[in-house]
Amino acid sequence: MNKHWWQEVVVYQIYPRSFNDSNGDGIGDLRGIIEKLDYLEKLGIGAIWLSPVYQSPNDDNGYDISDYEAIMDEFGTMADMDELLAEANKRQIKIVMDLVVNHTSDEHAWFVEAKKGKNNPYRDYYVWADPVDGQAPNELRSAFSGSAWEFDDASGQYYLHLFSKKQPDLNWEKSDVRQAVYDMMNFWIDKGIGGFRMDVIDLVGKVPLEGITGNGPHLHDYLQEMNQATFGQHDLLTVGETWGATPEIAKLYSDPERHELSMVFQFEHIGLDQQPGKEKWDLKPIDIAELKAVLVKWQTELGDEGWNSLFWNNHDLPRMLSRWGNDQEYRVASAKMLAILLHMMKGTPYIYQGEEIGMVNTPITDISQAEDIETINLYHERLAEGYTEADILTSINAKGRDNARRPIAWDASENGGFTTGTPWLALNANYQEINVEAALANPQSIFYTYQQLVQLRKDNPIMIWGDFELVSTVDEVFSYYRTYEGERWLVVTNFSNEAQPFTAEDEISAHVIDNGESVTTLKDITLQPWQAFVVKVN
Ligand code: TEU
Ligand code: CA
Repeated sequence: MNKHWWQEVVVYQIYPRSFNDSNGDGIGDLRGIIEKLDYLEKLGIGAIWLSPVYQSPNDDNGYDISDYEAIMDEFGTMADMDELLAEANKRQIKIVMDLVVNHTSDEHAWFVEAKKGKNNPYRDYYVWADPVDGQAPNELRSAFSGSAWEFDDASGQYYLHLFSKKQPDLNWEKSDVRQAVYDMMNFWIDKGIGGFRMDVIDLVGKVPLEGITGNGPHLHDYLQEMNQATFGQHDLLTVGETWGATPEIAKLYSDPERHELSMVFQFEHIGLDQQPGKEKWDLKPIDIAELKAVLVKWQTELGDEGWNSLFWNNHDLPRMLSRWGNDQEYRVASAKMLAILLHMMKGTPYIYQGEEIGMVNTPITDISQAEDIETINLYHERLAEGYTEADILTSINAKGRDNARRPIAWDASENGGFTTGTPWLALNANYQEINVEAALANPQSIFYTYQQLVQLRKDNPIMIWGDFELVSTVDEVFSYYRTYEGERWLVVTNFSNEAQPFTAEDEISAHVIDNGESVTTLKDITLQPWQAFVVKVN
């Protein structure tokens, strides 16, 4: 298996709206990112996954694109984008763009044309279907509540939208659609980008009238065609967002012999704190033994037929420090433990903006404080279904996407220095304690643990290429070896609020990293709550 740059770097995800506002309109923007490239260079990351910055009416905050080759006015200009690419490349930081091609905005020129009538040449760029008994064609539901079919009065047909009504699904069975997507991708590749994160790419093979959404029959034909027509000629990072992936399915996407993608985001671990067969809003406590089993499966079952991405957070997920860590009395220790546990595994690690300074969830007390369409639709749907408002807000505070989208605080000044205006979404009230300036000023901060992990990966091939081997422990202790060319590291973490026992026969030959005290022996020790350390054992 030949080696690629995207196996060796740590990727940092930026949600531009909430990263840094350079012009005082309360909305993060491209020039705001340029202003912070030195900070990201200090962190040591090798690539930025940039959430969508294309022209959009922002029904889903940029994941509803009305022009793939123009920059959203609020984020700046194409000249700003070109400058960001140039300035990032000067710092050996690649820019990975977000490719959102399962659907467009309903304000995209293609859909404006398609809605003009059944005979319009763009009509079957989208998925239309006649009513069945005067109703929607089938029971498919939108991820944002309600039916996945929207009735179009003018033509008497429904169109498909697996997300919001303003995000009509593209018809990937039409080769003109695929070619138009590839042409757009090559426009961005010619600009020197580092790759693509592919939004819900497992859905583009859908067969909606048969109720098939993810992993449809032609999905991999399309991806192999896309590879050949665009990035396959370049060494780019391509990561598919594939909610339904198992290791077997992941191999179909990322086995180098298949010439599809570099890797996928799998979400099996992310679904472990929801009641089986229900929605993410139907909560259940995380079981660390279950989490360990899932992560170990992904570490051991891809083999050489694929490559893992490693993440706890993104712009759709609640802050992991609040979700499965302890954001109260053990905020710093548990944040560092989560970082050490993840970054010592095999795969490409992703840091989501604010994770490196230990940002936590931001509870709301009233739905008026929410911004995200998924949350607002859920609130109204469940209210209508008879759920109590208190229960709905409990679910929203645990799983709502706004938790990840609260603006970054750069210092303790008003609005955390994120903006001189009014932030589009209020910051967490703790920004005077949790901000970048405070993190950089404190040698014991979470930031420096992330910086050290990123540097360790650059200096130690074992972190990238080493074999993974689980250590048998009590449920709440997650420990494993990494072994490479005779070198062997032992990772030990206590994923709990309680002291836990641990023992190993190995002798410590060197200390690599820890989140507090360094151990002097591995024999019959007691791990403090959230304690984490890595030692060389030969
Ligand atoms: O997310 C896909 C997706 O399914 C998520 O919306 C998920 O179902 C939900 O957030 C529960 O966690 C991608 C993007 O990451 C997301 O921001 C977009 O809203 C969505 O696709 C549509 O483009
Ligand atoms: Ca701005």
